[in-house]
Amino acid sequence: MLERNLTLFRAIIITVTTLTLTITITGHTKPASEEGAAYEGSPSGIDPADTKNMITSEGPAMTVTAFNDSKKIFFERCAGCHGVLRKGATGKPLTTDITRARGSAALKAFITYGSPAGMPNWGTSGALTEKEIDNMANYLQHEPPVPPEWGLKEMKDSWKLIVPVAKRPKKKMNNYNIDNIFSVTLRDAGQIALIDGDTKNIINIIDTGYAVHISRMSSSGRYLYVIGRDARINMIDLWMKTPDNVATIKVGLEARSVETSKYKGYEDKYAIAGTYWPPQYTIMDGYTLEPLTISSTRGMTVGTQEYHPEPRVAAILASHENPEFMVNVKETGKVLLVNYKDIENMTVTTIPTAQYLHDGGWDSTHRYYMTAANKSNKIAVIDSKERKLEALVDATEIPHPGRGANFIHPEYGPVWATSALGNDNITLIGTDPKKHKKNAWKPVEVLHGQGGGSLFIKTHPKSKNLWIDTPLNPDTAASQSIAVFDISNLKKGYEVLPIAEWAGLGAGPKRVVQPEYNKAGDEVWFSVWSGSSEESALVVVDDKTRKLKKVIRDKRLITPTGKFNVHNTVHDIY
Ligand code: DHE
Repeated sequence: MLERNLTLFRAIIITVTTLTLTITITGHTKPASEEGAAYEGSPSGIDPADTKNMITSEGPAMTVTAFNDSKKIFFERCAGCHGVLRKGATGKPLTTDITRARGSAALKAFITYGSPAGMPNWGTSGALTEKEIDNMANYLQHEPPVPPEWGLKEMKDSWKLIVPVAKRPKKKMNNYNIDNIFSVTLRDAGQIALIDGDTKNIINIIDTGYAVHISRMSSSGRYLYVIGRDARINMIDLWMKTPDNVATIKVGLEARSVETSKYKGYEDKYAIAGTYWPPQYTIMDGYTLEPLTISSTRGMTVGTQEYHPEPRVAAILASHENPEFMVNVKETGKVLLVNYKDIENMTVTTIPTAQYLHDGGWDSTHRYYMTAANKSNKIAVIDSKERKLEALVDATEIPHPGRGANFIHPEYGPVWATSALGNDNITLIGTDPKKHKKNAWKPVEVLHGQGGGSLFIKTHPKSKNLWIDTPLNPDTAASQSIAVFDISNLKKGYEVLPIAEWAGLGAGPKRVVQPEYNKAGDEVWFSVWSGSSEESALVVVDDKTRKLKKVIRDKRLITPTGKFNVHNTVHDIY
């Protein structure tokens, strides 16, 4: 079983990290194209040209050209797993004490053939040439090039207040039902599409950062914040006649998360963004994005308590119990509760959990933060009221919940669910320590879905359906469809809906990704994610009948991935 899971996970990693190779999985030859989804190994937002070269006399001789070529490949293909400073994350550490001890021959073999732990076979797949592998083996024996820091000066230089607060509308200037607008990530276009959830018409396409990642809403539902992989934040005012940017800032070189203050009395007041590089988080004025305070996450790891120079900030959620942000620090395995009551004298509660913290969401009461420590196969449960670790719950393999899904299990009471990258498990964890004490913080049931390669799971308080995507599954039958369980009869197993087929598109990977509900909870939206030169679409399904309701096709919808409904995002409904 373990071997099967490893094989599957390796297949996923290879599929998503390699641009033009052909791989063989359990006897079927599958082409992994340039348009294949990129996951951990997708190109870093950092421009390698901005980094300082560290060619040292202790490493093997190499020319500056060869060094620069390898550096470019490293940032495009290796940094996502091994870390910018090569201290290791999903991939093994590659610091010079290790690489020099291994030597050129061993490194070359490793890069050429890959490893059972998930390292792609860059050589035998044809993704890298022998020369490139030779150079990479040498490059790794020199000190890692360090990207520049990004402090208050750089942030202020990049900050643009496009429409000052005084010049913004005093009331809503459009007739949109703002609560039901969807912000749709157009990943490779570096844009978002604002779509009217009632009419399904595109309201506006707005330029944002490079390979834009997620959107979050201000507590009032007026402002939308979008973050790109390049750490650019765009702030959009939904009250404008045609909603558009009112402020933008670059908070670092590489990022994934943005959030806003939601605690009573602080609604809309602050925004926060976490960065992968530099490893830090920044609190900004919620109305203007003016940077106010920057904090580093460099420090000691959980468990072995070793110094890590590059602990990336993953998910951030706004607490409803205290004026705090829950900040996931990936490599150190710590959740920081950053209190914004007095940001001049800021207090931070540090909760060690497990490595490597990635994504997560609230339980249905919004008191417990459920977050995936994916390398440890655990879900950490943080009590945001008492500010403590409540439990570490087992969830194999490589849990990846997005924000997860909350529902009432017919037998076990309230549960929160996660799917996984490495196997078909859908782990249901009891979340009610009051009325269902014996089930709380236990994996009460494990359902089995279509397979591994799942990223997101979703339901809605008004729905009886539990939707699980599998966009990174190497089998197109799974990656192009969705599995749906009936919550009132989970034993019945899942139904498969052919979402990509319903979209009626031409060629392309057409990965079906991230279910998202409308405000009423009676429709669920899916992205059919193809390559940037191919047509993609959004598919809207009637939640009650599970029948196709609408296909949204438009040539401007390039590589749609995440979708964020205003009402559900403001109120953390999932
Ligand atoms: Fe994501 C959420 C990081 C790859 C689509 N992604 C997140 C979050 C993090 C993260 C930390 C949580 C943010 C939060 O809640 O504050 N994602 C990363 C990566 O580091 C990774 C693995 C590789 C990379 O280089 O980016 C990665 N992510 C992807 C993809 O390949 C996806 C499928 C397509 C894309 O746009 O790049 C993707 N990530 C998403 C989406 C969410 C997300 C849609 C929000 C889901 C939600 O419902 O909240």
